[in-house]
Amino acid sequence: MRTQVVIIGGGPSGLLLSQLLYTKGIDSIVLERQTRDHVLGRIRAGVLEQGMMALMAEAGVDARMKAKGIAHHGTLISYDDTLFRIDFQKHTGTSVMVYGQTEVTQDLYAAREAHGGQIEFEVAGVTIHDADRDAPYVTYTVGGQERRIDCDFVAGCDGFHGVSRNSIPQRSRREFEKVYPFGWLGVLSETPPVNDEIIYANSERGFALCSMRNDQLSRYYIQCSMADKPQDWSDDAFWQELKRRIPQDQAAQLVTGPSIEKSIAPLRSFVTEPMRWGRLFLCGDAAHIVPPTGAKGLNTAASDVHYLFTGLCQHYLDGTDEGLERYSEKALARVWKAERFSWWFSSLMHRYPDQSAFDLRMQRAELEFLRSSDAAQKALAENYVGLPY
Ligand code: RFL
Ligand code: PHB
Repeated sequence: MRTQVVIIGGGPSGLLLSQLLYTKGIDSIVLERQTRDHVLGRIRAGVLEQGMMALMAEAGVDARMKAKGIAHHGTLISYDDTLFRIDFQKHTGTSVMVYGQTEVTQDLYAAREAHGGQIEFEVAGVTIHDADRDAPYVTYTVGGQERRIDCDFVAGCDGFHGVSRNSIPQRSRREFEKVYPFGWLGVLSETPPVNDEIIYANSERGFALCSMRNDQLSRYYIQCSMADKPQDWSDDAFWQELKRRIPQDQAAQLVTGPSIEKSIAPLRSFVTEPMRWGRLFLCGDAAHIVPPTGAKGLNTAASDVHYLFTGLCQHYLDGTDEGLERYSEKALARVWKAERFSWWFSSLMHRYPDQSAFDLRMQRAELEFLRSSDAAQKALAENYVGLPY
């Protein structure tokens, strides 16, 4: 088999890239390790920046997002019983959209399938060959059969645990990592959200987040120990703990119900440099991870897709390789800013096991500064709605 671009990973990065390339007549084949149902069943991100929305529109998959997504013009931050609002509209003139990654992925799959896109599910043993030469190829097995695809380029969109990053020799890359000493326990429930806007809560019992998918579907998270297991937390224990971590007036109006999903996610900051090795380009979680405070993961994956798509269009349609040559530099410049914001916002909102009394006073002072300073609020708003591409 032969195609122009082999895309490893059928998550949002891989699918979005494949669909965008299709709109320009550039062929790709997507290789996905999991089943279609598994990929479409994952509950992850919830907040889209303007840049991601624009890419969905460019890919021609924004109809449902426009109809069902909810524009958020601000967000709420609390510490103990103090609640204040950051007004995105006032500070940046723009907003974000609450629309689940699960929906984004569904829209992308629907579009790829409607246009005859080639996606191979349940592939195993994906191996990238000769990415540092002129004629790369990818081998894998599916249904017990060995396959080979020759291509011009390989896009490594296979997430943090994929094979693409590790296909780059260790001497040619450098990794930067911070692992946080806690996780997020997330619950999805068919209940109306506690507030119209997302609440990020710092409390002495740890961080909590009140988010939503629509007016009948809520998504809540609490900071937990990485030693915890989701089954250790009954629904009742979860709701009790959440109520203790958000302002009393919010807790009083919280509608609880059975969880329809419960999982624990680790928190990590990670970047690999460079994001390109010869004809292999890393995109999204394959190259970098942010802690979810600030909702930057999917959105940063989207900015990578934008730079790579632009570079591939220039290569195939304009005959210039400048965009591909500068892909890693451009993507990383934006990645590091998202890393900084996510690290800063995580540090501000969580309790750390080794925090001293002084550290806690610093956190409190910074929250009070954020509550009272227009300049600090503007800086948060600018990062939250997404820095320009
Ligand atoms: P994905 O989604 O991990 O997709 C990678 C795909 O590659 C497949 N794969 C392979 N396929 C073939 N061969 C192999 N060897 C393979 N190895 C892996 C996998 O099966 C998978 O289908 O990476 P991608 O596409 O880069 O997308 C990244 C986003 O999924 C991620 O950044 C976000 O979900 C992060 N995130 C959030 N991001 C936001 O922008 N806003 C949010 O509100 C937000 N909330 C979150 C989040 C992530 C969370 N978790 C679970 C870590 C909330 C949580 C709790
Ligand atoms: C979510 O709705 O899942 C969500 C929202 C905001 C975040 C992280 C996750 O910062």
